[in-house]
Amino acid sequence: MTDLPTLETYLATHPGSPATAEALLHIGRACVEISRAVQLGAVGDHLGAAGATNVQDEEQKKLDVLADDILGQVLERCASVAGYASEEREHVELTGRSGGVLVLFDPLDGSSNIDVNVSIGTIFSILPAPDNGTPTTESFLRSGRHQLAAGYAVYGPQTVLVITVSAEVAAFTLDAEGVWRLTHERLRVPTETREFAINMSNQRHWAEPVRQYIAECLQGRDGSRGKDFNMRWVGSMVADVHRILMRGGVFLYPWDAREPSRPGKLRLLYEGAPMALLVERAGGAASDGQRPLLDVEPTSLHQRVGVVLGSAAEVSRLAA
Ligand code: P6P
Repeated sequence: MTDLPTLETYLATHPGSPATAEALLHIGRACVEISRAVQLGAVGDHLGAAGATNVQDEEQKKLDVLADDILGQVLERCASVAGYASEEREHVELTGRSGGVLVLFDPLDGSSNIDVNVSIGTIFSILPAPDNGTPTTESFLRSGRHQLAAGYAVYGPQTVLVITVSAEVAAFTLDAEGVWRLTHERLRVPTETREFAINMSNQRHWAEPVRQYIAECLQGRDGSRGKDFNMRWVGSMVADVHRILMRGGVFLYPWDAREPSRPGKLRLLYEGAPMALLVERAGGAASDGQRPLLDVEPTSLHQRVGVVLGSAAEVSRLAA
């Protein structure tokens, strides 16, 4: 199977600015390096706490810090990258260059799964850098519709890179030589599904429409849905979204009453928006619960957002 196209040949033949392509190649290389550290785990002394907390006031794992360092170093060396933002860093980082692109990322999503060998991943979003002058933090505060590209790497039984730079969503599987091989040219999310993903332990805190929607799923064929549903919840957004891109489903991390002033748990700029672009481009839908997630206007770098995404019929049912 070594005759499969590579990420380089795919990017060379698909529309997207040269700066976007170069940034994606660098991100791809960083994800290979992160994947190697993830696979070594305890053998590489990569597990456990880093002994610090991040800007989200979350305990950092060693791999969170390592993945963030790898991406930072790689992007500093990419001529097309004018700046980047990370879930692990309070402020944006400017490379001193202008033009090109801005990269936003969650270096390692699903940290609670690192030490127990469950799939985790890297999520990234690419925005245009301002044409004139160096970027400011405001340059990063763009709604998801402005993204030039988006994607993730999922570190699971296979290491798979999923990206969208044009109308399609493509997947690349890492081969034994560390080369990204095109294995899925055009991922599509089925409109209908029988599978939902939500953390049921928060049920008593949900808004009424979410409670009603999940109750109907649980009533199965005896209720208004007329069909039985299955449930999955990995605890790593990348793994749940990947399953939805591969076979359909709906993923929900909605607002809940635990912290009423918080719109949701997930981050808009480097979790919600990139995943929403991928799912919409694959024929699915993504909402913050009320409106398309890609239309949500950011006001701060690490702001949170409610997320409902996946099979279009389910997302519109819940939004209604
Ligand atoms: P909970 C991981 O920490 C994450 O940000 C997403 O990857 C995941 O979907 C969600 O949080 C899991 O949250 O509350 O179920 O642990």
